[in-house]
Amino acid sequence: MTPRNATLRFTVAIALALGATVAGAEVTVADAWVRGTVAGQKATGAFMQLKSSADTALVSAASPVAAVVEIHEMKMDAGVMKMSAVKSLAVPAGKTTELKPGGYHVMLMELRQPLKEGETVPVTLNFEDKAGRKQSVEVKAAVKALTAAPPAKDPHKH
Ligand SMILES: [Cu+2]
Repeated sequence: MTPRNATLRFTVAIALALGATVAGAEVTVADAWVRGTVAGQKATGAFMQLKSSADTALVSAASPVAAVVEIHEMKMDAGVMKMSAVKSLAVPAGKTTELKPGGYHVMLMELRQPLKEGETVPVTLNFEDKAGRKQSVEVKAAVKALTAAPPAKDPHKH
């Protein structure tokens, strides 16, 4: 590596570091909730409404109650509800992007504890726009009873 290359690399590293701290879209999260679990249940869904002042995307999420957290979409496929992980969920500017039962959701897997109604679960949502600007939002999702929405036929078995 020549010295010139080294300088270039250094410049790129600084640009990346700056990019990570520049405020991108302003994302707000409303009505965050998590479906409560029963004994032995290892996975559940988190639901919420996302709104952003500029185009961005939900790219990952994390929670202390779950070892694995993914962004999932649920849809009918030949009459069967199927869930699959998606790399990101677009959050267009000014529109409400809804995560709800039967649609997109944040999947909490390998749960470390049962989630009971009345508790709150911290969930960190990580957003990144097309320019690579990142933003993280932490929400406290309320745990609602398992019956908060009609349960699909064991939708969380992967
Ligand atoms: Cu799921």
